[in-house]
Amino acid sequence: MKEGSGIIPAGMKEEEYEYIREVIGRYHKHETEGDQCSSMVVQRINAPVNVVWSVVRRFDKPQTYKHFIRSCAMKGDGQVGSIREVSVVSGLPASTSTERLEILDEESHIISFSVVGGEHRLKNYKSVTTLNEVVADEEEGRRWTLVLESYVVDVPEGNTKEDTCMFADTVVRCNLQSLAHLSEHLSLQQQQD
Ligand code: A8S
Repeated sequence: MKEGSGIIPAGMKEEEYEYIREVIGRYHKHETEGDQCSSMVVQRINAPVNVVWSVVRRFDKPQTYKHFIRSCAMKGDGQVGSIREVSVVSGLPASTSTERLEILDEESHIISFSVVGGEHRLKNYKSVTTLNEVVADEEEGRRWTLVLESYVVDVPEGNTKEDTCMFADTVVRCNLQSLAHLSEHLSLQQQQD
């Protein structure tokens, strides 16, 4: 695949691209049942992976970058199996969501949660987010992060797969754009400190 075509942005080396393809194949391919849909959102962030990870890893504080979330109450110690109760801002076809932490891999920068309850229409939503560092060019050592977030979710009664993915993609894309802004701000701050 020529560089820059498809979802992988230009400026990646062949071996980085191969690595991303391996990550997609390993973490972002979801088996879907007949009444489910699945999708993946890609976001480039001009900040080192450790800065982005410091935000994404906080299962207890999703509202730092997920602005559809009004509040989050955490039960459990923050490790895999922990449950959070999320309340959602008004105006959405949802009010609360109960979510379980499925994966928190501090070395590979992977986090995954599943929706196990709540008042909303995205039943059995499960997402996997992987952070992948790309070194732009050796001498400058400029590092940026490619975030891949995929999910699988039940298609609600009366909805189509396309509409369901359109809605969930929009939420995820907003979340990742907000994550990019926050991470780039934090990265600039750290450079000044
Ligand atoms: C995330 C991703 C999603 C969250 C969705 C898709 C949700 O929190 C909102 C509206 C809903 O209708 C479903 O990473 C639910 O949070 C904003 C309550 C789960």
